[in-house]
Amino acid sequence: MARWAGHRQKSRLQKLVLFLVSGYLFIVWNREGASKYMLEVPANDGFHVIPDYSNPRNGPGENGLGVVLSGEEKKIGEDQMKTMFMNVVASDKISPDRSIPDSRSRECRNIESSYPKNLPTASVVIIFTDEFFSALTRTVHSVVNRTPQHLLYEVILVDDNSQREELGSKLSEHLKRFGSLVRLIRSKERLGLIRAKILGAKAARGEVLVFLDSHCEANTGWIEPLLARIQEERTAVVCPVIDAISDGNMAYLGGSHGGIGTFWWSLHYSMGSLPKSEIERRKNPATDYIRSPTMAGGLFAANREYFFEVGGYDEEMDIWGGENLEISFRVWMCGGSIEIIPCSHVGHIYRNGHPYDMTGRNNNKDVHGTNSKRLADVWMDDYKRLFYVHRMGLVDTDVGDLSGRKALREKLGCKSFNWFLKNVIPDKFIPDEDVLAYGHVEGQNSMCLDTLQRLENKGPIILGIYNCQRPSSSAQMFSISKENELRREETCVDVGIETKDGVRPAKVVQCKRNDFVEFEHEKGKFLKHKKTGLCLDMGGVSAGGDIYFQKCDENRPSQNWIIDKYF
Ligand code: LR7
Ligand code: MN
Repeated sequence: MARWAGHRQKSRLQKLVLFLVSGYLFIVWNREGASKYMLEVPANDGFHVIPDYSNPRNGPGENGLGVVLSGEEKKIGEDQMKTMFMNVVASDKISPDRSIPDSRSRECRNIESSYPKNLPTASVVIIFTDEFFSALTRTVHSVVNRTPQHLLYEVILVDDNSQREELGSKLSEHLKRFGSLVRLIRSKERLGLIRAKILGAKAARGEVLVFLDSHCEANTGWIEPLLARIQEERTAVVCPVIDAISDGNMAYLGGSHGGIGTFWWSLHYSMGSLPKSEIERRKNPATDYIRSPTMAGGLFAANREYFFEVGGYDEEMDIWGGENLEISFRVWMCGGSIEIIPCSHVGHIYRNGHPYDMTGRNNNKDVHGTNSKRLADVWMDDYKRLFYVHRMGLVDTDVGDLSGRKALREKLGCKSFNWFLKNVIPDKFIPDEDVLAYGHVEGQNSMCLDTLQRLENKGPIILGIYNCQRPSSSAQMFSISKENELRREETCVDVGIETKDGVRPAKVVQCKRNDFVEFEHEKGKFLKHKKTGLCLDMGGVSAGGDIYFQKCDENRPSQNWIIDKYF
């Protein structure tokens, strides 16, 4: 007994040594590659005071209002939009603690006190590279200010080798106000966002990982519904509703829920509407979680252990892009789910460009492409063919060793991509399955129907013809669906309004559900728009020219079309 007591009674020197040793061990244990990274341990316990938002606040940008600039500042701000992709002058005027409107629905506010009292704790991981100081600090403040203390285990900032000066000692100094609650890890080499997130996640000790971009503002009550859903379903990977923050004047604009995340076959993220099955399943449309095929990528929460069990991220992915669809497909295929939680809102500054260098390892200027190829080759089975239609140039590109990720898929016993398509995103159009025909639509003289690189998903475009590009060129691939549409991934061919020359162009518009624009077609013969009875005719049009519909005439070879494959 006495001996024990004696043991416990340590001298000051002993205490100091123990403190230093345990501190050193803590740092080493907490991160791998201690030499590559530097952990800044806050020097004090912090002095940040959470503002009382029930008092009126009147500074610029308060209540989520936009900042009004004038004179020289206005000009500088506008110029910054072109070079920095956001109005930094406006952002800098706003308090890091600014107030924003509660963008939740009334139904969500009504249930805010009904979440379990014993929710798991969260580590919020925010990675950044050359982020603007005011946007970054506002993100951190919003998290600290709007997360109940007992739920916020820590905030982990990962500086992905930023070069901008204000992110150096000025940032370290600023963060001292949070004491040990906010930890800053600085990477001495550029990791790219995928490896930076992994680094942050590995340092985290809370039960739940929450990732945010470095230009966000967490809204009132944002974290409870995320944590509650993960507590209820350990394998749910959950996303808040993302509200828009204006890149121009920093106004906090409300968001809407009601959508899902989807994808393009080119492996870009996109948004879609709820499938019928979800509308039927959800009893409380304002508050129930939404099962979403994919996530945007930046803002989500997952049980920390589950996040690693299900494969974290593919650490061979570089800089930016692809990891969001990879984690989405993987989580679903390996037994988890991706969900949107309508009662959790976080703002995000959408920008038209990236204020940092996007070049990857080995001078790679197409990191999204190479990352996407990794994901296609590991997770999409035969369906990767539809990615390669868009990215023929990548077919033979070496994107590194995939065996680790393939072994992961094997080990977890994940389902097929076909299962994912059928069960998670049944509305996704598969251009070469369950269709009547697919491929190039070839007319005379090796000319093919072509979008002429016009952006069909930004509004209606007119089709043209161009020399057929084989084996495939995404601009020339069309399907005839079972509903007899002449269509592409999301868009359908229709007959446009008559021009002054009395001809009607081939217009491409968003396909309408249950209101199909039908065609009749016979192999090697006409492509006839049923409603008008007109036929697609390339007569008199040369490569790169617009194409028109004409009165059907069997004797005109310019009305004869053949599609690569008939089913
Ligand atoms: O090399 C890098 N290192 C980094 O630390 C590149 C980026 N980053 C940081 C960057 O500072 C930022 O905090 O990574 C974060 C994301 O980069 P952004 O904000 O430039 O990207 P984004 O908002 O255009 O990107 C969306 O898609 C990305 C694909 O890789 C990531 O998944 C982002 O997290 C994701 N953002 C969102 O989902 C927020 C909602 C936007 C939408 C839709
Ligand atoms: Mn972002």
